[in-house]
Amino acid sequence: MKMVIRWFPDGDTVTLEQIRQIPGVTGVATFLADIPAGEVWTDDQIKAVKDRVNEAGLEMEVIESINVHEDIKKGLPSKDMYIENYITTMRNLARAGVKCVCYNFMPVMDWFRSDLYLPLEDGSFAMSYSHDAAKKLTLDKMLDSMMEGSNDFSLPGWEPERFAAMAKDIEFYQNVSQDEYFNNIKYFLDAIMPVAEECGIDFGVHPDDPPFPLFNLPKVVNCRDSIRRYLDLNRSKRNGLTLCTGSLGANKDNDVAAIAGEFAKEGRIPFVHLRNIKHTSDTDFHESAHLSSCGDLDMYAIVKALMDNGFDGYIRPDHGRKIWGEVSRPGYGLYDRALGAAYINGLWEAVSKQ
Ligand SMILES: [Mn+2]
Repeated sequence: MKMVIRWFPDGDTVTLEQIRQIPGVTGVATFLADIPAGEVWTDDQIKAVKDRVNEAGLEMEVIESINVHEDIKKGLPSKDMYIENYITTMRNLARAGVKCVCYNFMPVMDWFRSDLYLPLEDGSFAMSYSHDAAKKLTLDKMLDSMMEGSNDFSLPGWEPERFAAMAKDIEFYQNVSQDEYFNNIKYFLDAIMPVAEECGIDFGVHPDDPPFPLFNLPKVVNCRDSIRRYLDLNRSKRNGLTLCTGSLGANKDNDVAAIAGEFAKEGRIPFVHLRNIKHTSDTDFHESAHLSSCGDLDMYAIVKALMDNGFDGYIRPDHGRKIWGEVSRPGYGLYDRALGAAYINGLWEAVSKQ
């Protein structure tokens, strides 16, 4: 196991020097900002970020994420050009020593929360999700509000321009069936997996976050069966899962420890996002501190399931709460993620010495 911390190369409030001082952390999970989805990441651009990371005494073996261009997800004719660019980026990253890529195939939006700073009892703030609030965001209402030029509809954490483009894409997917969507995924996987094999990069698809259907969009990976379906689309061992415990755990029906064990045993989990969540109803939840006792997930059982089944990939603490007055990107401050890392280290040592 290698522990990494997600780091944003463009204006992260958390520095590489701070990350270096978190015990047990050997590297970062990062990406190249400012390159639009679908464009090639050049050797020079990759080297510039890698040099910064390496100079701080950290490794850049994990990329989170290389975004998949929407035309690939939609299955448009231009997809082949974008896949070709994706493959060039993969080869360039492999030459720079990258071993693992986290990505997602969710249409339009890669995550959704209804509140970024829900106050918790202890005075901290956490991201939360309310299904009722999400359901109120219908496409019609979004389009109406955009035509009127009002700002009634905004999503926390999303820029207005990104939001406007999103509404158009959501409309497109209203006529795409689940099966058609999985055909588009398979087309992509069949193109990139031979290259992943050749250059030794493990791919871990990130689960839908939250794992509930939004805006009538196709669902991708949100439970044991859809993970199985996704991994079966292409049987390469490089076609794996990023086990995001908080994303999967947001659905109470998901037994995250069982999922961890099943897919770790097959060597299909190259990367783990470890975090905890607390349900406030069957669908609603807020993120919590990493400890089992702070949320609804048994973090010990999840770590044990991974270790018992031979997990040997990368792991990172996931979103943290906003604590101690820290100002940062939502979920990506230093303090609570460092506490999460310390906790994961403890779990790991305890399970390994049993
Ligand atoms: Mn995650």
